[in-house]
Amino acid sequence: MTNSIPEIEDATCLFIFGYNGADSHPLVARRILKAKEKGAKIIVVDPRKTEAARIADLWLPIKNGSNMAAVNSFANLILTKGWENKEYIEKYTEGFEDYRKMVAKYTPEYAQQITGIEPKLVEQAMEIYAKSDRSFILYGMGVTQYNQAVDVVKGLGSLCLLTGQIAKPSSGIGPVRGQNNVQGACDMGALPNVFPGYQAVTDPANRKKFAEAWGVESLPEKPGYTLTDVPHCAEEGKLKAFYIIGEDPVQSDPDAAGVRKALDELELVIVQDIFMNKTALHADVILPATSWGEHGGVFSGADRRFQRFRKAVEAKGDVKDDWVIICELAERFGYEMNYKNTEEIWSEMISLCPSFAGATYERIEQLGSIQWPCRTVEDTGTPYLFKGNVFQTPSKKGNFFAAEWRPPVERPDAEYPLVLSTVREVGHYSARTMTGNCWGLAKLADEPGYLQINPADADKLGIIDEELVRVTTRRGSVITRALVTDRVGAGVVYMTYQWWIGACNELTIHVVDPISKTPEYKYCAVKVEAITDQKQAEEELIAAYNDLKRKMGAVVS
Ligand SMILES: Nc1nc2c(c(=O)[nH]1)N[C@H]1C(S)=C(S)[C@@H](COP(=O)(O)OP(=O)(O)OC[C@H]3O[C@@H](n4cnc5c(=O)[nH]c(N)nc54)[C@H](O)[C@@H]3O)O[C@H]1N2
Ligand SMILES: Nc1nc2c(c(=O)[nH]1)N[C@H]1C(S)=C(S)[C@@H](COP(=O)(O)OP(=O)(O)OC[C@H]3O[C@@H](n4cnc5c(=O)[nH]c(N)nc54)[C@H](O)[C@@H]3O)O[C@H]1N2
Ligand SMILES: [Mo]
Repeated sequence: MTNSIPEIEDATCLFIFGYNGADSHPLVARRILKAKEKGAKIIVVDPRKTEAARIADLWLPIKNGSNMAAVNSFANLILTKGWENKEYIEKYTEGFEDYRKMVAKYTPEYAQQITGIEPKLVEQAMEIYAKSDRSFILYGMGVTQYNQAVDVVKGLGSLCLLTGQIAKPSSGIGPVRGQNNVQGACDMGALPNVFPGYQAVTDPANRKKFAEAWGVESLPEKPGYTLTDVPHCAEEGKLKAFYIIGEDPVQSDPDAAGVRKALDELELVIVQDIFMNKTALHADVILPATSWGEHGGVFSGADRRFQRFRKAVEAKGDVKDDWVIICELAERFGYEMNYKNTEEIWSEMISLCPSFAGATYERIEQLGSIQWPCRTVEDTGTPYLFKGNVFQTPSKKGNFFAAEWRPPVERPDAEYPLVLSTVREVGHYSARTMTGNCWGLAKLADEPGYLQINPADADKLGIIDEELVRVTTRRGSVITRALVTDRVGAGVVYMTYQWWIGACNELTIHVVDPISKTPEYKYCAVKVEAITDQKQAEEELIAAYNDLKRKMGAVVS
């Protein structure tokens, strides 16, 4: 994020694009409400009438999978109206002429055929966004879970440059990232192409620095594979072993059947987790780890914020902290990795990462939290990026970007006439090992989850609210329960990906963005059918759930 989460409250315009904070981050959603109370205008671009859309000044109900066309049309409208910030463009950016040419075709009228958004709404939204004192874009998985994702992120960033809505407090662009520490995973180099601190593995100077610190002769110069590369790499024999720490790909990766096949093709699968999960059912070795509350460390928040967290209770049973397991494995491989505690690991890490160098344990403790970049021990961190409009490009100028819209890959047809999109719900979390194992939360919502469907589609298919339905794609078929609601438009149905029996990733397609390699979880063709014998279906559901729980070693109730 260019800015901080608390800064949301002081924005004068919040432009919320493909992000549903009310379900995904209730604490961020509270700040959106605070901003509204203080007079901010709220604009929401989402195909569903989310809670943010309900309270918004403007809701732009976009057709699923048309983001790039919409973003181009926003730029087109701003330029036609002359609402761009000419001085900003002149002084601080480059690539404007090519950008102008690229978006020229995307008049709001032309784009409407793709996006379904009325030109009048585009005009009203962009007038607010461009002219407001402090406009802040918040985006989420409605952007990134498409085959055209990175392009749209850059397109949204370009709207900031076009209007000068960046590089100041409460104004910029924020991917409101998923987990408490997904930002931390990236910061620490748990990505295939960088060392900690976003230092490219392809740069010989970086390799030399890390090799020296770690006392090894050399480090690989080629970026590794991404998580979504694993299935085809396994099939092609490029991978033999898979060591999975804190991830449940059978539940959370697209096309679960393909993932299971890949796991079974591998010679060795190691799962290191705090609970049994579906992936662990395919493991040769399970390494049980301690959970939050049982260990301490540092989390990075979505807004680049390092925060310490602490051990609250002694772990029970035969479990170890993740870092201890890694050290012990390294020793058995013949490499001395004998850190005494997490502070030692952290101190080594920041000594190798210029943008984290001043964020010692002691200073994080003193200040409560520190947002990187934090380069020296005098530096108190960076709440918002690009102060003085200096960007991280060779020319120090912001680069404009636009691209032609690329449609989603699997379109509806006669056999699979609807679109399936997959999202989140407030009560359960991702692979659901954590919330599903919590008695209270399971009481509030349990298998098989819901299919959100518009009343018109439900009528046509003879589907009744709360009844079980069958959902089928070219990859699989599951049963779930109908939630008939006009918050979703006709032609598109939604499932949440938390459910083990109503598992939407049995249905999703393995298509990825070429750069980020993130799957197109938000779009595939699907068929939905009513089930006549509800009693039989309910019994099947209970039997399948009990069977799975038994396999995962849980108490069956
Ligand atoms: N309770 C709960 N909270 C969670 C999680 C959880 O599982 N449960 N998961 C966490 C994780 S890992 C993440 S990454 C975050 C994600 O949080 P969000 O980014 O909010 O994720 P989603 O709900 O998947 O998608 C956001 C919105 O994108 C919209 N959308 C779908 N298609 C399009 C489109 O074509 N264009 C536009 N503009 N919008 C579209 C959907 O309707 C949805 O409202 O949530 C985190 N928080
Ligand atoms: N269809 C569909 N699929 C999706 C998405 C979607 O929108 N639609 N969203 C995607 C997104 S954005 C994300 S981030 C992924 C998330 O998917 P995953 O990362 O697979 O799911 P999580 O539930 O976040 O956690 C994974 C595992 O980490 C374990 N764990 C928790 N704490 C610890 C710990 O301290 N140590 C260890 N070793 N393990 C721990 C949990 O028990 C769990 O088994 O799902 C993706 N999958
Ligand atoms: Mo995520």
